Amino acid sequence: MADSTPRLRVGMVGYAFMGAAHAHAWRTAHRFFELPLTPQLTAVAGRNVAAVTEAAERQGWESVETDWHRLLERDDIDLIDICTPGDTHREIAIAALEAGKHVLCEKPLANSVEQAEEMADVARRAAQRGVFAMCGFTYRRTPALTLARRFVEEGRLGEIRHVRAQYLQDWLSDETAPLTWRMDKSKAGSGALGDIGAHSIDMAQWIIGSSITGVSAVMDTFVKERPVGGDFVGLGGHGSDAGEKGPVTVDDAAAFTARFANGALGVFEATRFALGRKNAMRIEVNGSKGSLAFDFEESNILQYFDGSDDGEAQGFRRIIVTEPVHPYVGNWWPAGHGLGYEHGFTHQVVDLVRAIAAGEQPRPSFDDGLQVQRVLAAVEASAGDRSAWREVG
Ligand code: SOE
Repeated sequence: MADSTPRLRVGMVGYAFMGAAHAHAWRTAHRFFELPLTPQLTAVAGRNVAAVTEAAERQGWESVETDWHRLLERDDIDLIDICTPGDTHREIAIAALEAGKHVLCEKPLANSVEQAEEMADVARRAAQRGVFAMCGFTYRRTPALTLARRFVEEGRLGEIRHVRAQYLQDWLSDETAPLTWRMDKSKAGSGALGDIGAHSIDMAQWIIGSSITGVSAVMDTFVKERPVGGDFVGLGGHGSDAGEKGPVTVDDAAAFTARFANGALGVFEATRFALGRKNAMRIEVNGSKGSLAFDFEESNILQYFDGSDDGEAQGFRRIIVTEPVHPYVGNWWPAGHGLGYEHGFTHQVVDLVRAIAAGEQPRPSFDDGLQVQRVLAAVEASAGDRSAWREVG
C-alpha cells in the first residue's frame, strides 16, 4: 500500500456480527486488491461505551463515538457504514448523505417501501453531487455467483424460464432460542423474509437481469413466543423454557411464486427452521440452452449444465470457481484453496471504493434496494390476503 494513496475514512455505526464482517473488509481490501483509495478505520459508533470501545480495539477502529450523529459532524470521515437493524437505516442514511458522506447500508435497505423510497430519492440527488450510496447485498460478490451472472449475460443459458431460489437456515428450530431484535417487527421489519429472503430476491433479479413484477405468497410463524434473555449465542442459542417469554412478531418462514418481467417463473423459500441447513443460500436457473445451480454451503462451486453438450456426455459440470480467470479469486490464493463468507464483504469494499474514486454509482444502489423492498412488501401483502387461496377438498 503506497502511503501516497488518498484515504477513504470510514465511520461505522454498529459493531456486532455485520460490523465485524464489514471491519474485516475495510482492513483487508487494499491489502489484496489495488485500490485508488485506501480505506481507513477512523471511528466506530455504539451506545454502550464499554462495548464499543472493546469492539474498536478488537476490530481496529482508531476512535469511538457513543452517538452516530457525531460521525456526521466530523470532517475526518468520508463514508458512513450502517451495520445496525433496519429500523435505523433510513434516519442514518439520509442524514449521512445530506452531510455529504458516502453511505454503505446493510440489507434490507429499510423496513418499509416508504422508507426505501425516501432513501432512494435522497441517494439519487446525492449522486448528482458525487456522494454515493450502496446497499450491502454481498452475495453478488461471491465469485461463483458473479460467474453465474456472467454466463447468463453471455447467453449461455438462452431464454431464462425458471428461477428456483431458497435461503435455508435452522438457528430458530430450537424453541428455547431467545427473543432478539431479529424477531421484533418494529426493529427488523420482517423475519426470514426480509433478513434472508431479501438476498434471494436481489440475487435472482441480478443474475437473470430482470425484475420481479408479481408474487403469490404464504408466510408463517411456527413459534409464537420465546424466552426473554437466555444465553444468546450469535444467531440463536438456547434459553430456558421456564422464565419470562415475549411475542415473536415476524415470520419464521415465507414461500412465494413470482413472475419476472422477462417472463421467467420464480419459486422462492426463506426459512430459519430448515433443521440441518445452516446457511444454504441456493439458486438454480433453467434456460432454453443451459442451467446453473449454486448452494452457499459449497460456495466455491458453480454447477453448470450446457445443453449443447453431445447426448452421451451431457450432465451438470462442477466448476471449482478458484481459477485466476474467475471473478475476484486471482487476488487471493492458488486454484482450489477456496474463499469464504467474509470475502464477499471484502469484494464489496473493493467495488465500492473503485466506484467512488471513479465518480460512478456503485451497485447495488439504493434503487436496487428499493426494488427488493417492493417485492418484500408484495409478498407480505399477498400472504395476508387469502382471497386467491383454495382449500383442497
Ligand atoms: C442471519 O440470517 C444472517 O446473518 C443474515 O442477516 C445475513 O444477511 C446473511 O448474510 C447471513 O445470515
